[in-house]
Amino acid sequence: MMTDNIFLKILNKQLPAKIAYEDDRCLAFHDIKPQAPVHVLIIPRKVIATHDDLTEEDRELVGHLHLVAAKLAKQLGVSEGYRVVVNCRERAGQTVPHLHLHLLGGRDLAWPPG
Ligand code: DGP
Repeated sequence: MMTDNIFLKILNKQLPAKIAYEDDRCLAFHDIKPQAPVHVLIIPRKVIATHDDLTEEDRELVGHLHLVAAKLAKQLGVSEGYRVVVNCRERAGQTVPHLHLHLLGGRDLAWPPG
């Protein structure tokens, strides 16, 4: 799986992004093609290509990413209803091979998703 991708460039500040939050373990930035009024991507600094590549060693990191998502939902005013999505591999719509949580909110979200 390719390791050089657009999210690595954003992590390394080689490409600009509208940053919503960052710390030593992750970076959150607004999606370039938002699918909802709030659409933020939360990515680990650690290179992990897909959800399926997570290992036991990532247990704490995954929890951290979700806590950041909940914190951002509050900060961005969507905690009354939001969705956290991970697309795993191409068949599920993953286009960038660096693990990312989508935080979507600010509108009614239908179920089931497409
Ligand atoms: P996915 O389809 O799950 O792999 O999500 C990738 C998302 O990344 C998609 O919603 C669009 C977004 N995206 C792609 N390129 C860029 C970029 O250069 N900047 C930002 N901010 N978002 C991007």
